[in-house]
Amino acid sequence: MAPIRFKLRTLLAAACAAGALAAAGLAQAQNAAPPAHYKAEYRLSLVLGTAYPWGKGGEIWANLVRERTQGRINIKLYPGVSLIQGDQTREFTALRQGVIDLAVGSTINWSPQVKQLNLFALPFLLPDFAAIDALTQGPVGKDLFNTLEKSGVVPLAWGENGYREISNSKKDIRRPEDLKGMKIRVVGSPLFLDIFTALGANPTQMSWADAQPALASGAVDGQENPLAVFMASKLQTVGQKHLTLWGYIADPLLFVVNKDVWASWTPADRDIVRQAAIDAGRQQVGIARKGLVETDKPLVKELTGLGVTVTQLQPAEREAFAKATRPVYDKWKSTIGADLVGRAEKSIAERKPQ
Ligand code: X2X
Repeated sequence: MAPIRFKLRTLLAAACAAGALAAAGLAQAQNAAPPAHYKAEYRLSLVLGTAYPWGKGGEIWANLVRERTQGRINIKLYPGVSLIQGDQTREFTALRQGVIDLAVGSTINWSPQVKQLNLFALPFLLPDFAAIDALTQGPVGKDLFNTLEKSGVVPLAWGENGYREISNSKKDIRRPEDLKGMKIRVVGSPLFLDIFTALGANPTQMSWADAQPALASGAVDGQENPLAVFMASKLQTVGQKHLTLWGYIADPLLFVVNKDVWASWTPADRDIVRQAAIDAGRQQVGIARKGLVETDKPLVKELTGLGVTVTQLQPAEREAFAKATRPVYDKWKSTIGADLVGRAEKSIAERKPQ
């Protein structure tokens, strides 16, 4: 009898082991399979696609989320703000309303709805990259996240479009007078109209989709965008031969999620999405600054090689532009909130050099 009992016990043990294995397998399957209410696809809005640092940030985020959730959260990119027919200043509203699930969006495009985001477009507030980081990675960044949360979206991380440099088809710009009468395409809030009007230019608001044909046809003379955008859009081929590095404003990006979508995810998945946004944001900022932080600025050299005349302003020349736009700064300081701007100025004054 003994051998049989032994066999029985072995069989029982084997059955238990198989059961445990099956249970583990089931748990794993459950882990991988999304809860029934998850969407098959989440829609991520972007102005610029993966040929640009901006779109690369979205791609990195989507890939990290897909990997780390084993496909439970599947994010698809919609560049060209195609979910809102290319009208980038409507992106924030669409995000709140759920037309868009996630976005990597620019502070400029959301500033018509969230006035505090105009902060980064205060002319000549930000002298260098360390100043941008002092804001986004410090108490001001936290404040802005609170504001965004109150406005109905879930902010997760910062990225960067970049310092916006001015280009045109007419002449080199060294002094505010050089901008006189020039038709400059701008986007965003009325702050941009105020800045260019103060400089004697003729600003006109239009989306990025409309800007490129307008430059090509000569309907406008110039535009302002980060060098990586100039490069990837080949703006030299639409007559933009004069480029001035004046760094008058910078344009951070925000990685955000629609509130209801966020609430629909499990806490573990929310942690994954948040950490993936932080990791993607960090990588994306590195990509956005590539070619500009090295001492010989290879990106500038490359543009010169393409036949673009690049004018680097000396500090005194830059100061002339800052002086001419100071009344705009002061006016918008109170619109944005004197407290917030004061805290930003303090963070910048105390920044650590990089
Ligand atoms: O429209 C622009 O200039 C762009 C692409 O930089 C933004 O979306 C802010």
